[in-house]
Amino acid sequence: GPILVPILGDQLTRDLASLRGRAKDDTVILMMEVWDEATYVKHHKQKIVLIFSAMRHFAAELRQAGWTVDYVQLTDPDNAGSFTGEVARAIERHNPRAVHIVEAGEWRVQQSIEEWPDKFDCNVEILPDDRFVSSIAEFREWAEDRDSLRMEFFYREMRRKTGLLMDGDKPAGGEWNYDSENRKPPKEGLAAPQRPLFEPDAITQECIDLVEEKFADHFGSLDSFRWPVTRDQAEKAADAFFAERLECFGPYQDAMVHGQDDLFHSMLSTSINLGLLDPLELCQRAEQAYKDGKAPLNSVEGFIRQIIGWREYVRGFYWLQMPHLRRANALNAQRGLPEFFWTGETDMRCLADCIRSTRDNAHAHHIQRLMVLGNFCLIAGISPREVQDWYLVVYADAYEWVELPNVAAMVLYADGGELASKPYAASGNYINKMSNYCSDCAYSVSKKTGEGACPFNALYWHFMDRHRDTLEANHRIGRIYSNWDRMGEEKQAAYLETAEAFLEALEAANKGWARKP
Ligand code: FAD
Ligand code: DLZ
Ligand code: SF4
Repeated sequence: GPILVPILGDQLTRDLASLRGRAKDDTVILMMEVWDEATYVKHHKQKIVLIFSAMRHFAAELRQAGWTVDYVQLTDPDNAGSFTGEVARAIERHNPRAVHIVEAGEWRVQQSIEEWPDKFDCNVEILPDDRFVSSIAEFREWAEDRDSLRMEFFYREMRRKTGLLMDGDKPAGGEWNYDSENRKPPKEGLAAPQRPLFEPDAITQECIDLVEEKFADHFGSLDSFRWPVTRDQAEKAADAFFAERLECFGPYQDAMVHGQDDLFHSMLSTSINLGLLDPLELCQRAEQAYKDGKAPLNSVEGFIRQIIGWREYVRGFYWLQMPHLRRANALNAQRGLPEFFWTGETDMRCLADCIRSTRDNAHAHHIQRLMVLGNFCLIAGISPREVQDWYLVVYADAYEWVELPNVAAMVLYADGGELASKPYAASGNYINKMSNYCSDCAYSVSKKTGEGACPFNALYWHFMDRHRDTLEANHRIGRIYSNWDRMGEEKQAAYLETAEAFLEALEAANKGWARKP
């Protein structure tokens, strides 16, 4: 028989390791829409539409290019509901001499793939996913040599390895990292050019109808589904980013403006993670823009760092830390996720705007995920498992390998500081500085305690106070406690009481409400 090549939903790459060099007449490609994957968490409706539509478009492209594709739809009457079940059925249909599959992005899926050699009668070959700059083995080797893992040092290795923004063995411009130039607050009226929007075609419309029927109770709106679902569309999105937004990407990377959901971000994560765009190629295009004088170094370096730095780093970290990362809870946070994370109904204007964007677009940009939504969960002490599930559900670009390190380690400090050197806790002051949220908020950001005070202010000190034992020894934090001690007992008590009152109200509002997904 032929070689059977299963391609998973986030492996939509023409040059995938399992296809490279294969003869078309000796290969059957298998693609599977399965119930298990669609429901292991109750994904945002747009996320399911995106993945199914991109899979269907990819299958059509492969067929056009002369490949044989066996495509199993979710509603096929015999659908077994799982990858393993569907591969078993495909083996019966095609009687292959071997199965070739690229390793899965997620631990959960990889576990089941690793059982295939014992389960199936034919040879099973599991190939490394080489769509990353660093292999999992390479990251492990890098990590083994040091006591503390820091993204910055890994990133420098990746710069050397790829040669991106290098002048010989020196970083272009003399510095490795230009983050200090990338913290501009939004000026009045800051607005970015509209990114290209892709109206649903017939295939996407079928997926929308399917999701409205089968996943009606999942979170999110489908009205504004405009994601790229093909490589062509993803490239148009990338072209527009490089032409119109890369220049300002750096300076406004951390800025937030009410109602402006994209600003100067690339909005390319969904396409990169699906495999429609090659991350290294994007970095090379950014570097070219710098060489051509079309974008400043701080913007280009910032963009490249997000991809060959953070994206690669969290993936290596994930495989190093699984499976225990999913259960990590170093700060012992136990509170339930507030219901307003699903409804958006809160008077905190920053949170309401980020949740609205999340519901409408299955997207929020980085600083919203980190410093508004994430920061709130951190300082309010929300249980990591609940926060992790929320992030995995709501973002169209969310796969556990990239979501979990960001949420558990970067945001919640649940790993006890393996990834981040300190918790990213902040008071309302930070949000006020970097956004225009506070001016029209029901709360007052300048009010520290009592009625009407911005909840972030009191929660921040409540967090610092309750974790003093753990955090004080950290030299990047220790200083903060001298400020706290200097405040005096009365002021401290006012902060703690304000925070307690807020947390009690939050828990009362959550009572009687069954957890959604
Ligand atoms: P840009 O701002 O244009 O950045 C360019 C690219 O860099 C992104 O497309 C992405 O591929 C990469 N990147 C940037 N930051 C990170 C990061 N911290 N980790 C990994 N890659 C990064 N990204 C995901 O792809 N999936 C997730 O599930 C996800 N969950 C997150 C959860 C939290 C709590 C936080 C703080 C960040 C998370 N991120 C996640 C990272 C980042 O927020 C998104 O990649 C980014 O917002 C996507 O929008 P963009 O393409 O416009 O990014
Ligand atoms: C997220 C997802 C969903 C919703 N559905 C499918 C599916 O039906 N078929 C599929 O191949 N992949 C799906 N995915 C993406 C998988 O979960 C993804 O391939 C894993 O994260 C890989 O480890
Ligand atoms: Fe958010 Fe506080 Fe600003 Fe309101 S005042 S928008 S709650 S940071």
